[in-house]
Amino acid sequence: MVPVSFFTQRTKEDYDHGKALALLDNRYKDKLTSLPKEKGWFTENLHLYQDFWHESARVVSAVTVMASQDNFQAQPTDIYIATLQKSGTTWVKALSFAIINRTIYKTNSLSTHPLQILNPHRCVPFVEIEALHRLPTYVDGHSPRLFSTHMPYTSLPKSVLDNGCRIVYICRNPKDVLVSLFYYANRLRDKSIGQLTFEEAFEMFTKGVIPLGPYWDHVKGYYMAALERPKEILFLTYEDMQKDTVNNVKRLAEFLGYPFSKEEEDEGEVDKIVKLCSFETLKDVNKHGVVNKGFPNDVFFRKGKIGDWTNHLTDEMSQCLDEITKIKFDGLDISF
Ligand code: PAP
Repeated sequence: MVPVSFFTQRTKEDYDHGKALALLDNRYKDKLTSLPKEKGWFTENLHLYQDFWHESARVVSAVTVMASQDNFQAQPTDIYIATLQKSGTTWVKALSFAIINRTIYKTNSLSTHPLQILNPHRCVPFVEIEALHRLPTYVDGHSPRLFSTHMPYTSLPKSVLDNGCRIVYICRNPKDVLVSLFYYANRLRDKSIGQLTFEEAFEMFTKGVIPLGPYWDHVKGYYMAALERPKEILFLTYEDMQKDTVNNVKRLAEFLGYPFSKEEEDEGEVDKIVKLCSFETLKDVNKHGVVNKGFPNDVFFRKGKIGDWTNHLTDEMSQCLDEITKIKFDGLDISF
């Protein structure tokens, strides 16, 4: 069992990735400067790498993707939670962590469950951040190793695909992703580049210029892969998860290889996990503190609802996104 203290003990390096990032920036400087650039959402620029836009000088960025591709070694038992930002990452991380570790933490009272103390992002590390770590993280002594990633399917480290690792992908209505990303970016943007207006954000989103975008290509990459490799890739939507959380959590547990027994269901184990990972519970746990330097815990919990876009998009904006989505997702069975 991984003791809870393992999650809570912090080292300076663990908290501040600045030095490790600077080393990577230096290592990949030539590659980075040769890439096409656009205005960034969090930092000055986005860089087009392998057909997708990536931030610079951030933990999930062009250089950490490059470093992961060069160095990350997957194991066949690994499980990856893949998402485009703001699509349900934090929720699925919490759920997957709680499902996989439910026997380990079962005997403990809820207050000592890691998710009652820590942000899900501290419990499930990003592959991209592994590129910055020189110290062991909990996943090193744990099987299966549970990771998350924002990388597009086509950019995943080769060993993830070669090893047939399981991947859970969650996508969300692009209009809600846009709104969520807009607020998130304005909270975390470098002060030097000022705030984004919603109109600017909309414009960039429609052009596909968002971190890890274009949105449609990211989703389509995993959707097509899930069709080809259904045993290895589970494709979920935020909206389905919201509308029928219990059944989707059971589906997730089965896919992860940790199905709920009839006995567990009768004992309310599914409901307990749903509650532990609910927006309300997690928001409350994460009112204070930080995940890493510059990432307050509470920034991952805004409204947690379907359809907040109706409060932000004009009819014209909404129609524009509908049209792009119709064209890009033509022939795909994705509905929000
Ligand atoms: P990330 O990719 O940066 O980690 P991610 O977790 O994918 O972000 O998305 C955050 C969104 O999920 C927020 O949506 P909102 O801005 O529309 O409110 C956040 O509120 C929502 N969210 C976080 N945790 C949960 C949860 N447990 N249940 C439902 N929604 C959640």
